[in-house]
Amino acid sequence: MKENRAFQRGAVYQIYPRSFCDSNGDGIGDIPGIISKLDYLKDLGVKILWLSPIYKSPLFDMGYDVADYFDIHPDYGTMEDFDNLLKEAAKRDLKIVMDLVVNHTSDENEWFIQSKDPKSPYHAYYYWRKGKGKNGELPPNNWTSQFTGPAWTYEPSNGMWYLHLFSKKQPDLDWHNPKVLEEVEKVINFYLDKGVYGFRCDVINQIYKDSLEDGKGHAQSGRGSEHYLMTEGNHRILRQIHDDCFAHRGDRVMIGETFNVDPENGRRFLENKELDMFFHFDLMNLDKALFGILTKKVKTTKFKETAFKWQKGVSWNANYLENHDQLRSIPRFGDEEHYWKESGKCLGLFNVALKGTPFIFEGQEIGMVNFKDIRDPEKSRDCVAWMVSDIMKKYPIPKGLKKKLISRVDRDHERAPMQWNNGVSAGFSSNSSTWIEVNESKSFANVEDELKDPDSILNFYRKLLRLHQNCDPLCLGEFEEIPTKGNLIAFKRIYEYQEVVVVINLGKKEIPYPEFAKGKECLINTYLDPSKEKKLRPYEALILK
Ligand code: TEU
Ligand code: CA
Repeated sequence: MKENRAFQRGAVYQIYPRSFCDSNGDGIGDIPGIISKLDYLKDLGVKILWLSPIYKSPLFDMGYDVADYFDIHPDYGTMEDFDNLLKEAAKRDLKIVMDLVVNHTSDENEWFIQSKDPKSPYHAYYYWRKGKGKNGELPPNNWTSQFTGPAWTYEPSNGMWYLHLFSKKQPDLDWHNPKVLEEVEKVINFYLDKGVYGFRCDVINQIYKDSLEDGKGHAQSGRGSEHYLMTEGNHRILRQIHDDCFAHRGDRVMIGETFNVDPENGRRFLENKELDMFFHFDLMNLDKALFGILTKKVKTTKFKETAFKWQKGVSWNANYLENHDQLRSIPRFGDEEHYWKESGKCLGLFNVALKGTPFIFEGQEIGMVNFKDIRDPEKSRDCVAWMVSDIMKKYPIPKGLKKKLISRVDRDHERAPMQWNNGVSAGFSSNSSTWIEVNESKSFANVEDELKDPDSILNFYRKLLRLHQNCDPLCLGEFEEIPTKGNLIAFKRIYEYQEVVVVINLGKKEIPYPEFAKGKECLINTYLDPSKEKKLRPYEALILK
């Protein structure tokens, strides 16, 4: 892949602004806090910072419910702070990517408030419909929200129902209305003109609904999706946005978050220049059972097969193992108890060595893990935990088990404050009380201590990211599988006449050192002491030339 785009050489670091760094002691992360850590991020070696939403919002879904796209939530600062962030980031050659949430808005967005009036021009911005049944007392169709329960809510003030694929505080925009595209393009241009590098587009392959016919799927979650996933209209809109907002600008990026996509249909996003890359959920779904409330062990062969399907299937991937919706990766795919450090580095190497742009979620680079204790849904800050807890009230499940199950879907785990040191509130805030409590793992997983330890996960990431951006085969090369068995993962990255070989033992048992890896120069190893080429140690991973 030639071209010359910043995302081809640079890793993306996802900042969850509420949990990254608190500058004023209110226990909530903010923009000046982010600015104070820009040098840390530059030294880490990432090039692009993606900020989860910082717009004005009632924060029901922590900002994925936007009340005003042109304003910053006061918890995070002001528009001036944001402009300052852009300036300070640019000084350090760091680019900023915003989160674009336009499948839905908040129900507290002025557009939605106005839209309740059938005579308002905003009425047609949303899906307002009469109910079924004699008196319109039933929802217009049988769709269910992806956050549990019906996808429609009745509004007494106008006697109509509105559609929401997520919570009832997140009404869906009606993309059949050309005014919606116009409004969203204004938002996009507003931030691009400010100098933002691009957008991560929230649930972007379901914005255009083909019809409002009843759906066939399971009632539990997302019934009706056959009418809105990957529609022609969706492709058309993304292409239009490209032509209107991006075609005349230089290097920019559009990253899609896409549900239920496969390489065959997803490829079209790239070929048609609708998106530059997109997130699939296939690796994230591997250990989930029963809508994510149960977990199962993932076999390395399955893990490898899934990742490789995408490596071969599309020209450019958005590679990630963590984000603000997913439990931390070490406990899921590594071994937190016995090989925390080794498996943290091993997963890092895997993610960065794949073809595509590597994404690192804040805290991943220091090996942050989930809370040990079972979380109380009453104390959770996450609407998913509340909604699942509500649903469970209907089932006769023992209380303790119920709590345990809800705790697994509670996104507070991965949203806990960033651990800068082992002091008060992990150095995240001067306040001992923070919006989500600090994780006890700050004692061993924190920036200050890891910077001092040459063998730490953090110092490994620093080496890894430097290697990545300076090594053409690693950032630009084609992918080629090397067939292996069991816990061994291996592949090549080939660029013109150069190639590197990636060798990974994703398990705790030693593996005989593979023949194809012998006699090569080692560019990086997850262990400090060099390999004797006899065996691969637990979770040992290397890049060879
Ligand atoms: O996520 C979509 C998505 O996949 C999640 O809703 C997922 O199903 C959920 O986290 C349960 O694990 C995006 C955002 O990343 C997420 O934070 C928002 O809540 C959601 O959209 C709605 O905007
Ligand atoms: Ca603050």
